[in-house]
Amino acid sequence: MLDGCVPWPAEVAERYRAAGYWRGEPLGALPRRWAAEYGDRVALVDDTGRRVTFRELDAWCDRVAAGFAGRGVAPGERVLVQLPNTSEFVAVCFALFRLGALPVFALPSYRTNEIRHLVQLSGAVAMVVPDELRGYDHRALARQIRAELPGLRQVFVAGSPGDAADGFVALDDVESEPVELAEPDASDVAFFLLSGGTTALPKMIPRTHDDYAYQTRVTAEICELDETTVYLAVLPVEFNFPWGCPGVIGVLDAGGRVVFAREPSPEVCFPLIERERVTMTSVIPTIVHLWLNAAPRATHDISSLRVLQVGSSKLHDEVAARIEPVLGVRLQQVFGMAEGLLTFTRYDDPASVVLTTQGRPVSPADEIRVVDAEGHDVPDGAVGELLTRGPYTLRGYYRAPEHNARAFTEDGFYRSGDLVRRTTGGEIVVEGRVKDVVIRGGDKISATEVEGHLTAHPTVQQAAVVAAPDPVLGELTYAYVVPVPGEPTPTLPQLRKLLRARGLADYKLPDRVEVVDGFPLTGLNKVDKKTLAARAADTVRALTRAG
Ligand code: OOB
Repeated sequence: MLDGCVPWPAEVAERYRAAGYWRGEPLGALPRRWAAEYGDRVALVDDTGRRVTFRELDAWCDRVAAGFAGRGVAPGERVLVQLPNTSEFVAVCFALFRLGALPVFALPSYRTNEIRHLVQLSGAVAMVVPDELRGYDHRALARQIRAELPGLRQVFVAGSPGDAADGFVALDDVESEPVELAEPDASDVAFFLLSGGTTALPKMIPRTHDDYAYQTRVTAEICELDETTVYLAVLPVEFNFPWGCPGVIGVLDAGGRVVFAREPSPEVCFPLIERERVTMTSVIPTIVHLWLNAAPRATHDISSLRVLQVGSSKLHDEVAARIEPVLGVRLQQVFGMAEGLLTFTRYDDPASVVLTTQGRPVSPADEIRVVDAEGHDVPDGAVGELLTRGPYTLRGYYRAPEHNARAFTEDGFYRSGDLVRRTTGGEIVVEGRVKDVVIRGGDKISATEVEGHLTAHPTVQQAAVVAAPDPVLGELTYAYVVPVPGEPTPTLPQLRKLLRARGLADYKLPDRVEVVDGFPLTGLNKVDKKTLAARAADTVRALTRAG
C-alpha cells in the first residue's frame, strides 16, 4: 500500500477477498466495462443539458488519462481535484484512476487555508480547478498556492485557463491520443476523501479500488439500482455520500444515469427532476427542509422521484414523517462517514424503523461496537461511542501516525466519535457525539480550527466554539470569545472578515459571537463546552422566541 497508509492485516484482507468483497478490479477499468455493456445509452447529464454516453465517457477518460500522462503526471502521484458537479468531474477522476494517479477530493467551498494544507499534506503535483465558481476565481487561488508550494507543477482549469503568463492548461486542451497504461493494483489506494474535521485541518482518508468498488456495489444492491435509475447529484460530488453510497459510481455501474445539479435549491433541482425524470437522489436534512417548504407550491412535476436518501446530520423524526406525504417519495435514512461505515434503512423496513432510526450496516462484514467511556461494550438500547471496522472502513488516515494512535483501537476499530444506541433489531440511532465538531447543514466544522483562527484577532484572548440548535441548518456555529483586556469588544462582522481573510472556507465562519468575561471550566480545568453549548442553546431559543 502507498507509503503513509495503514493496510488491513493480511489475514483480514484475505478473508475479504475470499468472501468476494474485494474483486481486484481497479476503478479505472469500470468505464470500459460500462461502455461494453451499456454502449450508447446516456450516462451523464449536466445541468446545461450536455449529455455523455457510456461509450463517450470511456473514450473521454482515455484521452484525459493520456493527456495527464503526457504532461508528466505519473502513477502514484497525487492530484487535487476541486470541481463543481459536472460530467468533467467524472472524466477527470476516472482518467486519474486509469493512470494510477490519486485524486485528492477538495470541496468547491475550500479556500486557501484548506487547499494549502491539502496540497502540502498530499504532496500534490497538480490540481484541477474550475475557472470561476459563484463569483470566486479559483485560478487566483491556484496561482497563490503554486507560488507558495512549487511542488505543485501544474494547474488544469475546467473552462478558461485565464492569463497565458500563468501557464495553466485548459482541461479541453489536455486530451490527447489514448496511450497504453499499466493497470494499478486494485488493493492499493485509488483516491482520498476528506475527514469531517475533528482536528484543526482535514485529514486525508485513503480509499482503495477494492474497498470503494465494494461499497458502491453493496449499496447499489440495497437500493435496487438498475438501468431505469436516474440519479440527481445534488450534494457536492466530492462527498462520499453522492459519489459512492451508491451515488454516481453505483448508479453508473448499474447502467443508470447521473444528472448533475449545480446547487441544491428547489428552483434548480425541481425543474431538473421534471426534465430528466429523476428517480433518486441524496440530500442532507437542511435540503429536506427547503424541498418540503417548496413542494406544495411547486409548479414542476417531481412525481418521478421514488427514493430520497437523507443523511450527514440527524434527521428529526417529525421532519422524517413529512417526507413521504409531502414529496411523494420513499425515505431512506443514511448514516455514514467518509472513513467507511454506512448504515441504511431498507425499503422493506416498517415505518417505525425508517422514520426513527439510521438503519443497519450495509455489509454483513461490518463490525460494530458501542462502548462506554472506559471502552467496555454497552448493552443494546444504551448509549455509547460507535466503533467500527470492516471491508470498506479505513485502518488509518494518510500520514497521521499520532492521530491514528488515538483514532483507532489496537485491534483496528475506528473510533467514530458518534454517540449512538443500537436497537434490538440492530439499527443504529444517533444520539449525539463526543467529538468537538459542529455539524452545520451537512458540513462538519472543527471547533478547534475555528477557535485557532479567532484567537488570531488582536482583540481576542480566548475562543470556544460550540454548536447551537437551528431548525433549518440543524446546528449553528456559536463562538464565545474572551476579549483582550483593554481592547475594544470584537464584533461578529469583524471576526468573520478576519477568518475569511485568513483563507477559511465560508461555511466555517461563526454564525454568532458572544463576548464573555471567562469560560466555565470542568473539574480537569478544561473549557466546559457542555455548559457553553447549553447556554448557547438557551440564548438562541430566547432570540427565536423574541424575534
Ligand atoms: C457523511 O460523512 P462525513 O465524513 O462528512 O461525516 C461523518 C459524520 C458521522 O460521524 C456523524 O457524526 C455524522 O457525520 N452523520 C450523521 C448522519 N450521517 C452522518 N449524524 C446523524 N445522522 C446521520 N444520518 O456525513 C456521510 C457519508 C456517507 C453517507 C452519508 C453521510
